[in-house]
Amino acid sequence: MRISVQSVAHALLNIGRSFIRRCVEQVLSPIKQLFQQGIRPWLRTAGISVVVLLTVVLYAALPARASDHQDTTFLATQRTAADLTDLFVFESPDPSKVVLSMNFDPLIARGENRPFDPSVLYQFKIDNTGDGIEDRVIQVKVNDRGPNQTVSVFGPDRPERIGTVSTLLGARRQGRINEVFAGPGGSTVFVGTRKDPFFFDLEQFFKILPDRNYLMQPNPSPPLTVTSFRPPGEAQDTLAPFNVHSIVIELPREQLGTGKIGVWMTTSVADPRRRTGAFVQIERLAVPALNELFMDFNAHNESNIKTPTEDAPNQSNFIRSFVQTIGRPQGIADAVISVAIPDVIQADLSKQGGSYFGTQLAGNFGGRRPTDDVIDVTASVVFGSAVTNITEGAIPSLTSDNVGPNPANFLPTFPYLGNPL
Ligand SMILES: [Ca+2]
Ligand SMILES: [Ca+2]
Ligand SMILES: [Ca+2]
Repeated sequence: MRISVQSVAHALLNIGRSFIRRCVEQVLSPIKQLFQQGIRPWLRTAGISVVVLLTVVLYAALPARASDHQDTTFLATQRTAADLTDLFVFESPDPSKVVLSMNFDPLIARGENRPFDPSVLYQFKIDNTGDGIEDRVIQVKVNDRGPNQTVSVFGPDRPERIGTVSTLLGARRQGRINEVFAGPGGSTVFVGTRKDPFFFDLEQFFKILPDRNYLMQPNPSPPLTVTSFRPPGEAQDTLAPFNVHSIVIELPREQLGTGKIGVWMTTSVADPRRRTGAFVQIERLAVPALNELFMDFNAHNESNIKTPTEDAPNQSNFIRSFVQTIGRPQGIADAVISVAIPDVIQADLSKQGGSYFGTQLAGNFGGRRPTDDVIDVTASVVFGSAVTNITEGAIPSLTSDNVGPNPANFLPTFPYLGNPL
């Protein structure tokens, strides 16, 4: 089947509905509680008006859900500090070292001094054997509240427990938030606020997504008037005004293993049902745009509490379904699944010179660098002919958002991510 803008629009419409449904859920939740608590009938009309008003305000106040920013209602409203946004794995200018960067707690406004949350355990998980099970972990946890917060770094070391329940490793090194310090294993560590390194014309993406009137009148199937990204010069980086919280760790390659590795990141919180000091996973992320593009929004919660070993049957189905819906050959899905499932960032510690998906496609270090235009790479595979050389059903107007790396996002030296706004 050749085509088409309409089928692409239909698929994107469904994605957009999920997003908007989430927005509405965010607003409705407290209102529902009011009703459940017995709001008096004469207040109901006013309550509904509040719903409408809040929905409008909320939509306007939600500037970004990109890559993995605000990927579930729970993370966006109750655990923003555990909301992971982007994982980077890249080569240091020192060829003997590698850099890991975890970003979370998005949409920090210019000048906002947002504290770190000591209740969240942040983990880099490293698989050395290709089975999607972590062999080494690096754990990061903030120790206290208030000004002059300190942070502890544990590992890299073999985890005491694998999977979605974690316990803290024994050895640690401590430093201060927003200051560079020496971590364990010969590492250099920074935990603090950075310019959000992600870049994307999300504003235009939302125009490709369903008409925002859907918020006010559910499911009217509004006609889509925009089915392409904006041209160069008009496209805008929607994340340009925002900072994010970052963990950046530079360490000797051998600390992560030898040869190929798979890296993912998780956030966990203490489980009140367990009195053993165990933490339970509440988010997981590695490959950017994978969940957001292909997966139904309502499936994000479930995926966040799974392990990479469960990705093949779960995420692959979403990829195949999406590709079918936009009318493109399943060879596109095969290509995406072959490089992105399980959902880990692959790197080859024995190689120099990296490119995005380069471990799988080019035999180089691979990883993901902060400057990699992951939106364009993904879009050019899904909507174009990159990697597969499949031209059937291609939509050239969707193969790039025409936003490139923002120079403000990057530094040439540690911690490599740009200074906060
Ligand atoms: Ca997230
Ligand atoms: Ca393993
Ligand atoms: Ca781009």
